[in-house]
Amino acid sequence: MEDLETLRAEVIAAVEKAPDLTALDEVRVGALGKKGRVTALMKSLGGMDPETRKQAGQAMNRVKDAVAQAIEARRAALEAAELNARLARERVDVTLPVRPETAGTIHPISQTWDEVVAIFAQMGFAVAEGPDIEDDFHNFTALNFPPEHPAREMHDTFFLPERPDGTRHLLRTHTSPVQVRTMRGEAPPIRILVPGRTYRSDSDMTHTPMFHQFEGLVIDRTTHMGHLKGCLSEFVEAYFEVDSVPMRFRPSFFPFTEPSAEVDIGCSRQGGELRIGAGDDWLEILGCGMVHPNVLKACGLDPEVYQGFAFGMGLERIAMLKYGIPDLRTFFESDLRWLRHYGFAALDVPTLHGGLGR
Ligand code: 2NL
Repeated sequence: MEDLETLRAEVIAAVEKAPDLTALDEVRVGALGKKGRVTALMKSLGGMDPETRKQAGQAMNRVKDAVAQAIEARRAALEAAELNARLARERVDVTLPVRPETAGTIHPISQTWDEVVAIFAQMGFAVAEGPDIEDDFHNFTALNFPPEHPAREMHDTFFLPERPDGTRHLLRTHTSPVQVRTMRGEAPPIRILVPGRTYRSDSDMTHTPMFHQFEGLVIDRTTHMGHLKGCLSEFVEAYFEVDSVPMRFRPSFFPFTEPSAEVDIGCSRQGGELRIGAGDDWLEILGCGMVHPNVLKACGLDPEVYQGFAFGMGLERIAMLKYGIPDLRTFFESDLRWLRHYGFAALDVPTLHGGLGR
């Protein structure tokens, strides 16, 4: 009993002297931990006779509770002191000027991309994407390019180094290989929109080695050119946000479509200002046609059963037309002043009901 009283006095004195929370915890472990002094004493209960054990047990429990209580009280006091010290030390100066604005803007290419996707999604098109590095089959052969076609030349297409098996991969020159992959992998009806980066070995005022394209593809048993015209007219009116836009289809040629057409929309050019939808001038915006039977065959579809239309347009071009951007090359210069001028607020997500542009 004498020992017990000494132990209690010693431990509680140590608790009250503990200068901080770390020291307090050391005292706690030294008394109540697995190898602590109080714990050790409690273990000695096992060797006592029942009557002694009862009395000693009660006394020890009282000591243990008193120690635990003292530790809790000291902990609360130390924590309060620490908080008060921090409150005294730290100050918020509400008169400081605010931090400078660091919000970025959405690049016009991203904005236009989202707008075009929103329009075609509304018409039931699914977005399909594929690899930028392609092989000759998906980029050329399946698309009915003859073996000697100039597009297959080094000076038009970026080729990767030849591989051990003699094949050369390339950077896709259009997004059409994605449509080839879709036709070969999925059964009609197919209705896809294919946005993506494309590459050509070309660089001047109006060409950059990398640019963006959107192609569309619809394949079903009875899809015809009337559907193509309706779909494109719907797109042009939604994209340029005008009620009605005159359109004309000029005969053209692409290896992968037959017949092929280039599409012009009505516009006026007065005082250097371009207005879409009004006037007696024409502006070319995209190319299109009915998918060539050879392309259907190369993609495993029977041209006697299936037919469809396809179209393609340059994203930079339609962005320049809508947003009045005069020089193609500025898209890729990453000039912050240009981005602040032509960029879009990050929360202006294009939707058909909420408005596409700002
Ligand atoms: C243009 C013209 C076009 C296509 C792209 C296409 C794809 C397949 C089959 C048939 Cl898999 N056609 N794409 C068709 C006509 C025109 O693009 O001026 N693009 C910027």
